[in-house]
Amino acid sequence: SQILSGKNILVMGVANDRSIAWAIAQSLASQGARLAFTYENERVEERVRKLADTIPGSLLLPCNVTVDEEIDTLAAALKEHFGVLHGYVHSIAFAKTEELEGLFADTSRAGFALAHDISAYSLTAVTNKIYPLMTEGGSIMTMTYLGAERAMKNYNVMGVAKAALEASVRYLANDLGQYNIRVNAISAGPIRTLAAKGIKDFNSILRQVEEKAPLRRTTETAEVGDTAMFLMSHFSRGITGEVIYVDNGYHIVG
Ligand code: 0WD
Repeated sequence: SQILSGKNILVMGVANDRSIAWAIAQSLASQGARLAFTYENERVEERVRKLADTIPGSLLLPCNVTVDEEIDTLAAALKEHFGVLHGYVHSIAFAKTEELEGLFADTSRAGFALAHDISAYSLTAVTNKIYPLMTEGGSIMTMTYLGAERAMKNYNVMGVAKAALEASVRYLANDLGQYNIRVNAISAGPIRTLAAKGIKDFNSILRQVEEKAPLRRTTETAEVGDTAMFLMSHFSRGITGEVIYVDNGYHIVG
């Protein structure tokens, strides 16, 4: 039997087939979950639709997380199609490339605000509109990185946004625990995706992980997907407000 059968789960952040959210979707679908995907705008709609179409029974809805009305519309569509929602996967981040090199001290006000709006506040903005649909309890998860805790080269404003995201996980977990809704984060090791393209010297970061991580290899998206499956399932029912590392152990030595 499948551990997520009968569960309706929202997955935000599929950009292409290398996206972490896409590997998460594969793991969730393999365990019988019914999925709703979102796309940011028309520019990426067809690419996401092609992927979503490979998972029978899945929904595809628009939502740019910087626009409140689009989040309202998304919540209404989920209520109409699913009725009850059981899970939410948030796998979204953005910063301008010029803020992802050089000094953090050079971060502009606009760049700081944009990175925090899309990468941190969006979790709270969406959660606020969808938790009322989690009438049977639920599991919410987001994606974070070690740069939230350490000052890492070039990660800059994104590290500060991830720190805000991780703190948001704890506050949301405390708020929503009374409804049996859990909120957690996965801190993944570096993975070559579209988002990673924005980060300077990404190759040398990957090399360092291969040398130093206890498991001597870099993180694969499927490893993150399977941990997400656990977080969406009954098996993680005692875990909330937590950051789980899926990094082949790098953070204990790096
Ligand atoms: O090494 C890595 N790749 C790691 C990524 C290590 C640890 C954590 N993460 C995090 C990222 O910070 C992000 O939160 O995982 C999450 C997913 O990132 P990803 O899978 O590496 O990157 P990608 O495939 O680019 O997905 C991020 C997507 C966007 O893609 P693009 O490249 O088109 O910006 O976030 C979505 C979009 O699909 N996104 C938005 N969605 C709705 N509204 C918005 C928005 N305004 N902005 C970005």
